[in-house]
Amino acid sequence: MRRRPGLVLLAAIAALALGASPATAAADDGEPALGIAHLLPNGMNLWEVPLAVEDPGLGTPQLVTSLTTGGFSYAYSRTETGDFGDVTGTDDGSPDWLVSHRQPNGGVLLWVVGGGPDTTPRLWADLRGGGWSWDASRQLVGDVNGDGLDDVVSVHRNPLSARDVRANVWVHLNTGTGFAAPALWAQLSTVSMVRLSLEPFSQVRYMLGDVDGDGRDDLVTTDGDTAVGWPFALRHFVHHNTGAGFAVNDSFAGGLAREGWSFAASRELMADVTGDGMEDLVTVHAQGGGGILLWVRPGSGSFVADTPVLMADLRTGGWSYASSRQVAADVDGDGRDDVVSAHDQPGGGMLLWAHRSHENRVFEEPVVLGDLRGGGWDYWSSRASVGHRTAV
Ligand SMILES: [Ca+2]
Ligand SMILES: [Ca+2]
Ligand SMILES: [Ca+2]
Ligand SMILES: [Ca+2]
Repeated sequence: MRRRPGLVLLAAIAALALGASPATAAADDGEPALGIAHLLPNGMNLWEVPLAVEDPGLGTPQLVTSLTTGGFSYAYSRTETGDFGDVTGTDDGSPDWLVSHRQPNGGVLLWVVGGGPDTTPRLWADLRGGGWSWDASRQLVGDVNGDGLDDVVSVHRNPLSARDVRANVWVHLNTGTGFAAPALWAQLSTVSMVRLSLEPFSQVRYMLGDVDGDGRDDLVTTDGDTAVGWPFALRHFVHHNTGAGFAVNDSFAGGLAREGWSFAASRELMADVTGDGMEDLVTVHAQGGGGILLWVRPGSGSFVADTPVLMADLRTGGWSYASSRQVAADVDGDGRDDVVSAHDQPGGGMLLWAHRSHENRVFEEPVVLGDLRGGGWDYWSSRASVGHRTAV
């Protein structure tokens, strides 16, 4: 990890509560499924595609529900799968959904769709007042208090001035029957070389992942600054979960522009590909010919490794950075997360590929897990995340 050279540390690092909480089992031990939200003219369909190679239903989409009444809109909602518990009283442990839905006044409603026979959305948080803005926020799903139930984290843009734009990080804890009133866990200011702070979302990306393996998700931010003379094209900060906040951190892992790293030409996901209980940072890196390199910075307990490991070279074989997206799922149940790619196909629809992580820190040759060509599937009118089947 690197210390930020030449910059004054703006905030003291909050006391880390590492070790204060016993390690808890990861909430995502169950069989993974890809949750796909697909555009409809009058709403959206929610689909579930089993990803476990031992599941007889592997790769076969199952319709969870059609959200065609109640004003649900694909364009004005964000969807994530997760485990929110026994949402309906008849939950069968299959993955649940969060639907973050923009309201006419610009605010947000957080709806949860439970697993099992009752797929009627439940309203778990009403954020139509209090200054909440759907456009100015993003919702992340993860377990931040280690109780095994997923919570929601909202990152909300907070402009103090034209040059100083903070990101307020709010936690909506899962009470089992709803989301508790949001609690402010951090106010982040991502220092830029050319202005006071970088712009959330367009210049800073946010992810949840348990980097230190204590069972509570930490917040990982990625940014890219482009000032003349500033060498780092990509920086990753880990903000440790203290139990009541995400600690400010002045150390980062990063990539140099002269080594080809680029904020705009890469995306990240958190996955424990090494299987040690600490989530690693996977970078999907666009290459000149349109293909992809997959890099991994292993989680090290307190941070992610400064030097990435090249785990897959997908510069040939028809791989396209622009026409694919990647998620993490342990498809073979060996305790190491694998990467799953959804890839647009020329005739319409998409293929689902698994990049299985090997103990030697390489991804094996990709294999097809699911064929979603035909049947009205459209890569560009859908989005996906991974949920897990859990015991109820
Ligand atoms: Ca929780
Ligand atoms: Ca943690
Ligand atoms: Ca790991
Ligand atoms: Ca695996």
